[in-house]
Amino acid sequence: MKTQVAIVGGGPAGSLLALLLHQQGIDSIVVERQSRNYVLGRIRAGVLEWTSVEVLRDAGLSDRLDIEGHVHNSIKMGWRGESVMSIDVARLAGKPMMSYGQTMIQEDLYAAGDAVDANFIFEADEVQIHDVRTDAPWITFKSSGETVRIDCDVVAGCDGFHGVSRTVIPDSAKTEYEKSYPFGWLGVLSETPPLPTLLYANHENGFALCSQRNEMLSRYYVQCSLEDTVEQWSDDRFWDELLTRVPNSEASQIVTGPSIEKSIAPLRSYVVEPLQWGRLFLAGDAAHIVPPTGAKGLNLAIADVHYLSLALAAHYQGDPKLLEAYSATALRRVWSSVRFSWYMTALMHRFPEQTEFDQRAQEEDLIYLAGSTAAQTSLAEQYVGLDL
Ligand code: FAS
Ligand code: PHB
Repeated sequence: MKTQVAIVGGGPAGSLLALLLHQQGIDSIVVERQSRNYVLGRIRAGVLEWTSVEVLRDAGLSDRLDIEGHVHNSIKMGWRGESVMSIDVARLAGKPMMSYGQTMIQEDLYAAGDAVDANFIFEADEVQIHDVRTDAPWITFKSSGETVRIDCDVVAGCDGFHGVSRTVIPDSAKTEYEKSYPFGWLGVLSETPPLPTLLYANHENGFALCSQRNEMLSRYYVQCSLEDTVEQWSDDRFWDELLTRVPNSEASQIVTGPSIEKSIAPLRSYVVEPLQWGRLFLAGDAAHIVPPTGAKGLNLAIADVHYLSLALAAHYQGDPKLLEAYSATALRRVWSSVRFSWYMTALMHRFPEQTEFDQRAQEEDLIYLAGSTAAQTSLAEQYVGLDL
């Protein structure tokens, strides 16, 4: 097979890139390891920065989002199970954000791909990437036992943190920055009405987060041990812990109910530099990972792909400059979001070796935030995201 851009990975980054390239008249093939339904079955991100909404709108991919997405002008932050502040991010940072689940985005992207007959190949095994240091790279994969080769001009590595594309860059040519956190997030979906506002809670028992997918689908998280299993967290234990960690005034509004999905995710900060190696360009989780505390992972993937699609369009129009600068351009926003996600994680979580002094210092940080417009503005402009 032959195409202009071979895209490895059919998650949000890979499928959005294919659609943005199509709109620029650039041909691509997406090669995804899992089945289409497996990808659609993942429960992940829930909050879109306004720049992400605008990228999807500009690409004509926001029909359902504009109906079912929930615009938020503020977030709440609580501490000690009793105090809570509301931060008016829209007023302080000049733009809101939106609750709209990644699962729905993925459905919208695949539907848009179907509408333009995009070439998405699922259940592609053993993807290998070749000759990226030449102007004629190619990839191979196995499908129904057959080995398939795709010749291309460029390979986009959109295959997530555990993908193959990042391994193509030799260790001698890349720098990896990594921080693992000594806890995880237990996430629960319940068919109950959510709190109207996203709520991040610091508590001596650990962090908690109240979010939503729609007016009858709530998404909640509690910090848990990395040794925990979902089997150790009955619904009763989860709700008891969530209602303990959340400020009383908010906890009294939470409607509990049976969980319909329960999973534990580890937290990690990771960035690889550079994001390009010859004709290979990394985007999304293949290039970086953030703890979800800052709601940045999916938004970074969208920003990377926005930059890469513009750079590839310029390249095919004869201007190589944007593509040569892709890594530096994308990394500017990546590092800003990586730092903010680390800051929010350090502020809101209970670390195993944490002392009472550390707990009190975190609470004092939140008390200062509650009383300072300057501090709230700083947090707000980072939470809603930098302009593209
Ligand atoms: P993805 O990992 O989504 O997609 C990569 C795709 O590549 C996958 O479909 C995979 O099957 C495929 N692939 C992998 N290896 C391959 C290979 N060798 N060949 C072919 N295909 C291959 N972000 C938030 O903002 N908020 C959250 O609450 C949040 N929660 C998360 C929970 C979990 C459990 C995880 C893992 C991530 C979470 N994230 C969250 C981050 C998440 O939303 C990512 O940022 C987002 O999925 C990034 O999209 P992609 O870069 O496309 O990577
Ligand atoms: C979610 O709705 O899944 C969500 C919201 C905000 C976060 C992380 C996850 O910071």
